[in-house]
Amino acid sequence: MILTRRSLVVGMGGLAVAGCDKINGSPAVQRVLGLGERATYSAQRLIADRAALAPEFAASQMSPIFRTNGNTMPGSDEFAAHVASNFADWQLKVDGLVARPLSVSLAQLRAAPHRTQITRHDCVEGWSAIGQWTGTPLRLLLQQAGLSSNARYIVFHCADDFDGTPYYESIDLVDAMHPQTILAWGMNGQPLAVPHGAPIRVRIERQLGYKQAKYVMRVEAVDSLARIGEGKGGYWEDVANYQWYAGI
Ligand SMILES: Nc1nc2c(c(=O)[nH]1)N[C@H]1C(S)=C(S)[C@@H](COP(=O)(O)O)O[C@H]1N2
Ligand SMILES: [Mo]
Repeated sequence: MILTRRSLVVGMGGLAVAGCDKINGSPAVQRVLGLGERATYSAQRLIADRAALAPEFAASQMSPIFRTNGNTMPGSDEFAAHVASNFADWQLKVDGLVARPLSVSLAQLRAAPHRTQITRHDCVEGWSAIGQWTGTPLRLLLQQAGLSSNARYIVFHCADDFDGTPYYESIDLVDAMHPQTILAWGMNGQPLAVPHGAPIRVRIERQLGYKQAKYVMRVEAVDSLARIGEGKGGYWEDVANYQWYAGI
């Protein structure tokens, strides 16, 4: 599958996103959210429109240093080979509940329509940084792949792990289709560096730092999170009970 600017543009606007209320109230979402989270999630819905944009900042407000956190280099030989060849043979997979699974090279992603945004990253460990991100809207890739009507969540499978447990994250379709949700290959005007998640990391600007998966190798559309990892929707959700919905 060749991902061209034209084919992405042609696909734009063709996909209707189910209303937030419908997703929020669906049994699948209610099951994923713990009892405590359920109240927070509903309250959030009352005060915030989830289609609203996260604040964007001026270049003058960018942090002089954007620190790294978590893994800064996946440990596999395969990843080391990708770094050595500058990700020339790397391919992002988009699969699962889609009509047309995609395999997309970094060059194809860079040639596709993209968006640049300066946003604030908030880590639950108590630090924030404002940085500039450039990448392909996830929405465009999902439209090109033809999301199935039974898809409910998008899972990001990463190249790194903690003691053999792979890092992964997931979001619902409201966040997946959000205009600021991008697969970023650029940061602060440079190609995304390995410590920050090269070749691509996701930016979901209305959510906390641990949702911003680095080293994304595969984007999978699923109808349930139950069979992924320990079933709570993400690495930190599984091992440390972090909330799956980390909207801020
Ligand atoms: N694959 C992967 N993604 C990840 C992590 C990680 O360890 N592995 N850490 C998360 C956390 S807790 C934060 S705060 C951010 C840190 O991103 P940065 O290293 O670019 O600052 O990445 C998130 N995404
Ligand atoms: Mo974090």
